Amino acid sequence: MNDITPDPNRDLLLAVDLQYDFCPGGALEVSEGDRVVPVINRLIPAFANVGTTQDWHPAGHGSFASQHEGKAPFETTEMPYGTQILWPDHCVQGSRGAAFHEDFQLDACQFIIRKGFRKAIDSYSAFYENDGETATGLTGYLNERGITRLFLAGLALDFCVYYSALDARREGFEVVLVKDATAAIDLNGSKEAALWEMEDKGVVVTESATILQAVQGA
Ligand code: VGL
Ligand code: ZN
Repeated sequence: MNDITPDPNRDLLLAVDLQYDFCPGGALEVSEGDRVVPVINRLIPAFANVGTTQDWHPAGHGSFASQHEGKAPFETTEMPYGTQILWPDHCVQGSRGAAFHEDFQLDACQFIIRKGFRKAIDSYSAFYENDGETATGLTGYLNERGITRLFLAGLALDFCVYYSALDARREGFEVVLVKDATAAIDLNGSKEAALWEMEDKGVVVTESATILQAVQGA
């Protein structure tokens, strides 16, 4: 069995934030964000273990520029936990923008981790909120299921995927980034910086076709 072949006993595909607000026309649109949906759908049957995350903010969330007088989206502010990029209002709980893309095979997901639901703390990572210490519970969940390697896909490559990848490494998981199953916001070169940093931290970068070929050849 090839290294990259998903192992039903220990590998899990985590599809990050496949929500309308990160797709073209959405409040925080990622260019070609919807392109990744069919790529991820093709990968899903190769995995015995599949989960997803959902950015899930209350109205008036502290990461929204609209809550900070004189601030515009993509500027920064100082939060008690450090510097925070301010975003357009997005993924408000229950809104259409917070809903999963209708083509995404959500029914195949065994769990949904919601994040960013505390008004005063943003959360990019699927493991920890932006204060670096408030846990989502994902580490314990994966450990109890015997998962040791995560295949990461979804939106956005340079924010939620990136922070999830680094936290996963810190928590002792192996991480495979499925690059063509991601798309980036790319603020001031954040896409290339994220890719560089992930590889530096031991994230294996691959393409969906490589995984599908490995499965067929296995
Ligand atoms: C995300 C910025 C704010 C993401 C979520 O899913 O990458 N980025 N909230
Ligand atoms: Zn958000």
